[in-house]
Amino acid sequence: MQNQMFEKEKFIQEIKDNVKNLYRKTLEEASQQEVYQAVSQAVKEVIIDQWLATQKTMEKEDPKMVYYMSMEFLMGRALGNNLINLTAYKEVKEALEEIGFDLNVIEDEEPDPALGNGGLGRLAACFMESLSTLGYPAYGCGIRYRYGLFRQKIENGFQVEVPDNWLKDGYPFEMRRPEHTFQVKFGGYVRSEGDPSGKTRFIHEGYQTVRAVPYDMPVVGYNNNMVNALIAWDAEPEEYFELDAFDKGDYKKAVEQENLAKNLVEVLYPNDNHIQGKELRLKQQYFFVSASVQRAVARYKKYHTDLHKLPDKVAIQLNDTHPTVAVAELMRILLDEENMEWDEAWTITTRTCAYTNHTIMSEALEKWPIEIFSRLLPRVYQIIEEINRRFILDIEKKFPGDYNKVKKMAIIFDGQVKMAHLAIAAGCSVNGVARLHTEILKNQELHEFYQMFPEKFNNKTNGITQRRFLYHGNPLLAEWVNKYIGNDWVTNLSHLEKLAVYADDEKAQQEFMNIKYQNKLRLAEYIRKHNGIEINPRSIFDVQVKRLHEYKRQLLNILHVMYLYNKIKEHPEMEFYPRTFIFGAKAAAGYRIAKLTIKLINSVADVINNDASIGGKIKVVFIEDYKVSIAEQIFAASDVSEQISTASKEASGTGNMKFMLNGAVTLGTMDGANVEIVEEVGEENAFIFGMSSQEVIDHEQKRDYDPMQIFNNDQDIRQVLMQLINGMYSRNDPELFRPLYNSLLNTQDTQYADTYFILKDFRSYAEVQSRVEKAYRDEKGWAKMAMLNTAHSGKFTSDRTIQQYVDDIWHLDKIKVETPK
Ligand code: NBX
Repeated sequence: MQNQMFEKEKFIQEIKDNVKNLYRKTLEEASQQEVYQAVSQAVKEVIIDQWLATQKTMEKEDPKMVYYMSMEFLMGRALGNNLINLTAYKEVKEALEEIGFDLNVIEDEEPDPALGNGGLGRLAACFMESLSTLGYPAYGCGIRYRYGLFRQKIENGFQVEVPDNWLKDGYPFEMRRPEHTFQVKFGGYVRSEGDPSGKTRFIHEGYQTVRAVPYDMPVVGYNNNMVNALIAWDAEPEEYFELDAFDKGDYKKAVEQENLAKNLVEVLYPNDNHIQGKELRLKQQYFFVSASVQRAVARYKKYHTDLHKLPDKVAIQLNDTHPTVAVAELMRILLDEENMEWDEAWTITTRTCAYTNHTIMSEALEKWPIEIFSRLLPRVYQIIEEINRRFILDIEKKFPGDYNKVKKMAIIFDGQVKMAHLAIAAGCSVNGVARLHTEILKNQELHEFYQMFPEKFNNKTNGITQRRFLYHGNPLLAEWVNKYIGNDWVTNLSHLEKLAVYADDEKAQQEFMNIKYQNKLRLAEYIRKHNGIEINPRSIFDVQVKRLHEYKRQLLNILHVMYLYNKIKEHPEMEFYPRTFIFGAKAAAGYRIAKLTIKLINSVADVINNDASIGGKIKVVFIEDYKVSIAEQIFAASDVSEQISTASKEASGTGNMKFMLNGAVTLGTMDGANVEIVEEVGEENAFIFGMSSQEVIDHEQKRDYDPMQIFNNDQDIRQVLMQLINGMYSRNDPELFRPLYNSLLNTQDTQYADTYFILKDFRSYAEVQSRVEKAYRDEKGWAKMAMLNTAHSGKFTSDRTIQQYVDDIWHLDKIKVETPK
């Protein structure tokens, strides 16, 4: 072991000591879970030294820092990635081998902290990792949900949600920090009174309180001693004896506060790109935002006296509108607690806050009924009213006489508080997450705001961290890359470009495809173990893994599988390259059509996988409980990356980038970041199909699309659709899939039929799929294409994205942390 931090003998001894102290056991008696805990504690000790060193450096240098506020952080497992970033993975693996343990097996003992739904939460995790790796001081601010995203079980083909009790064995990579506790107030009423200077003061009374207690999780940078913190807020009830004198002896109130605290952080809402408008959700938002803003201000005041200069030291980034109440909370603190005038407070707030938009789906736009908002947060609501009043004056100044603009842009309108409008009015920056998405924001969804504040709008194309999605997830490919071009790519992904010169080299091609094959074996073994399905590792692995949503069009994919199956049955002699269609997706618990799509995929799998007459040409696999840890293995094993959203609907996508990095070829629409992926890799190295976003938007505006016409004129499509309702895939209940059929053809359930243009894009999809097959038969051609995808993926590192946020929005100071002694 050359690594100074992990001297082998000492490290082994520490594991033994930890097992003894934690469990009163010897190593031989310890379970794998107990060994995981012991190893993690030992790793945490090293991290804490660096964490302390980071703190010291920050105190000394007083850099500007960002508070990245997000309802979701989908961190994934920590142990493996911490070891990689401490550059100790290999050493620790060897040390464990010496005492008879396999690091991979130990890693599997860690639950995935699933404190997020999908793309938005995983992006926050990648950003935190890049911030640490680049040496930028940052706090992630979020909620320590007792239950993360549900675990998915598939029973009889249906999704069943099981609670995710991720804390049950204790989570070793967190630290309770009660010294940073803050009070958060809900409900009550506001009273105003004039103070001696003649100023009106607003006094909040009759509220309930909870205590926000932070748990810090370390975010380790790659090989630079830097450790930032993710602050995950837990809620605890106010101690009975700490109740206001006024409330002493109020037993009912004490019980209410206890329940409030318990419910607040109980569970993550399992919707992706969809808002339910539940009161508890607004409570969650204000809870973690208030605590985080209070902490930011308190930290600033520890080192500085003049709050007017807050924006020189603090940036607050709002990860979508979910934490937008932060702007009103900051105003409240500056006005009520710091006694500032409105204009001073407003200048500080608008210079500090910035907003990222992640979707144009209308059902994801956050609006809160005034009734709920004003009852729950009376003082904050008052402040938003005043922001709104002033903003409307500005709108009228900008667009004189145009009342329509006020209607469209007001923050409070029609009995609702519109969080996106608040975020845009009160922030210095509005960004989309891919070039196309930002253009759509500017030209369509937020056009009026763009007219009013063109200088605020900017694009930040998403990225992913290569430390997790190549180095950790695909160690064979990482080694191979090192062999050819060295390991600079770990912190500078554009170096992958140097692989391009090997794209025609037959030896390199063979090695590359052999690694892909090894990874396919690894995944096939996982699928055999978890699904009981044998798949052919020589087949094309054609993969769609992401949240289940109609706009992502998993339905298009499975309808196409049904179509292929029909073709093979009709023409058994036809040439067909064996294909394994792999799906993984969770559906929001209340999303009926999404859940039924999961059932359809499983039913189609059942029929096709058990039809011996097709000789295993097609296999369909639904991977249960898709999550970050299995995702890493899936990307590594994929040949084809399905990115088939209705153009204009997927803001960016980030899975698309993870596939590309691992040498899978994109089969997709010109949507989100696919556009930029194609730009980087070249059209000849991707498979693009379907309508453009402009065509989709035009049809939506003209309302001239009629799927029935396609149904009537295309026999193959009609055949597939009829199979949804003739019992072919639901023998005992032929009506089971009727709602899917209806969603494509009838206007009964939805306002329009086939809202996502599945039938419209079907032929073009089938055509490009057959080109994929042809291309795969050309072994060298495919190897070249796959390798070029890896080679040209450099742009999509989150290191690049974060650098752009720093340059254009946050203006942070980099720090350098010396190695702790
Ligand atoms: O954010 C996703 C977009 O759909 C992706 O295109 C994009 O790549 C990703 C990162 O920018 N949005 C997303 O994941 N949204 C949510 O998860 C979400 C969760 C809760 C909610 C609304 C949206 N209430």
